[in-house]
Amino acid sequence: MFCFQCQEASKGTGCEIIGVCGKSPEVANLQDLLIYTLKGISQIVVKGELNVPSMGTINHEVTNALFMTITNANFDEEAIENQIRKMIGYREELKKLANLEKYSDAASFTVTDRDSMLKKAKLVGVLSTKDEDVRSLRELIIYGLKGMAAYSHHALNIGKENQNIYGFTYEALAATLDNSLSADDLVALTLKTGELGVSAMALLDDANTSKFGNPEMTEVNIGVRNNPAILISGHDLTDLLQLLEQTKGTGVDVYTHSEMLPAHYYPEFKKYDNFVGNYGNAWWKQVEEFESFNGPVLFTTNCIVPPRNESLRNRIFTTGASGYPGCTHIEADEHGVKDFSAIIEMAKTLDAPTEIETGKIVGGFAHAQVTALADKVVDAVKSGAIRKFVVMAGCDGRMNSRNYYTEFAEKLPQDSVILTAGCAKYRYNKLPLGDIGGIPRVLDAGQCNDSYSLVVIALKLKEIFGLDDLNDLPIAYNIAWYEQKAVIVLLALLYLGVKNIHLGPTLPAFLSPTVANVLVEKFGISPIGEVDEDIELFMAQ
Ligand code: SF4
Ligand code: SF3
Repeated sequence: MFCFQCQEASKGTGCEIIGVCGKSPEVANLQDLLIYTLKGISQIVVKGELNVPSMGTINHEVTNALFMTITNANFDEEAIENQIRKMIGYREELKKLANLEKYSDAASFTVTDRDSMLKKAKLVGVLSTKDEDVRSLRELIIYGLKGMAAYSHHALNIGKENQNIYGFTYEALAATLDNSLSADDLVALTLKTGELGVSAMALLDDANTSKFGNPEMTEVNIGVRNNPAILISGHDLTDLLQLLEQTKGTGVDVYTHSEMLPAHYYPEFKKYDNFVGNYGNAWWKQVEEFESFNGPVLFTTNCIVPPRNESLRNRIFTTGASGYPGCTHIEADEHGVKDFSAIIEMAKTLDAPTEIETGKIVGGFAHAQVTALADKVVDAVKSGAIRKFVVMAGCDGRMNSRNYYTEFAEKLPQDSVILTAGCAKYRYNKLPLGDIGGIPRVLDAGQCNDSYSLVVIALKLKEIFGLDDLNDLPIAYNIAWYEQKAVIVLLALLYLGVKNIHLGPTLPAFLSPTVANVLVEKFGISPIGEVDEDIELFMAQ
């Protein structure tokens, strides 16, 4: 195996024996083959000039397949193997429509069993692109597409889709097999990926807000009640809605974990009086927190930490693109309905959660809520009460070096406000950072995809202050990344022209020195440094 798609890639270069995330070499290799299959499909679609909007199910399955390969989403060999078979089946159907004279290996290889898949996979992984700069750009694009697929998948679950996103996905995946493209062509494609990333986040924002209402300032309870309960994690709000509907009146409470926390900010979910609060922290603390939670856990997406202990595994359920061998996977029926009764019945037999903390956290500062507060915010900027906004969106992770973000938040001058989204927030969202004239100093917009809200807010401020360039706003960017959704968020920001982003805790292993240089020179991207110096730098910008 060779995988370097996330921030925790072994030795900062890549996982070769087993994933630091716990991914087995078999799963890693099968995921490589799945991506290769998607590239073959994409070539057929592009060269055959197929009509993408008419390919409904195939578009959805390609999106799902990309999502399955995101870090910490799916560790189940069988699930990946089945997806490869399914995609090869679709590939053959598409060939009949495309009717091309010649097909590449990606569009024509065959496999019989898992062994032959694993053998084939070894020939088509990341390292099969020999030139390190081309490899770097190809992977950067693919990781962006994975993030985009995740967001499109959530939107699709709410019934919203954007054909341009599917069309671009095929175009970009096919391009990663095209040896005639220059590095410049691939850089252009990388920015285009960012552009479609903005579309995907806008699509999901529209889906979420039209279905669940606009997030609003909300206090979320972090303590517990004395009822049996289910913990729901991941990013899919449709799954949460179904779970709340099915637990209504059963005496079983529902709590969020990690990236599901922002669900509490939406008016629609406030209607459920068994929707109690948020339990615990970011994804990587889950093993310990699931232990004390006592009840069953439902994963709707990443991030799963391999549950090594069998009794914990028995309490974990997965759905959608997520999966783990030995955990029960709940499939939707043909109408998208999921039957969560097994989880609810299990919850009834288990103890109520053990309290690990008490109090409240505040969030819900997506674009509509901040726009509603715009007068206050603008006055605070004009009077000098707010000197700087620092966007600290992104992911959290295990590494000790991420203490940087806690320290950074603590040491930021009192006249600065943190804008956040994604699970990165857990590094500072429980600190007593206070407020500025009633505006909390940590404004949480929501999940990582709600980084889109931060962009909308920045564009709004640009308009109010009559500026020509986003970079003239008193906003600095200190982004923490871990998995591929943060890659699409980053590419989206670059596409929008945001400059001088600090990226940490380390730069991606998949950036070759030359590609990293392009990002430095073109966009002023830089790694994080020491907290005090970075703060000084940001405040002076
Ligand atoms: Fe390693 Fe990250 Fe890939 Fe897992 S996802 S195998 S930790 S690089
Ligand atoms: Fe976190 Fe996995 Fe990325 Fe959606 S839950 S931000 S890491």
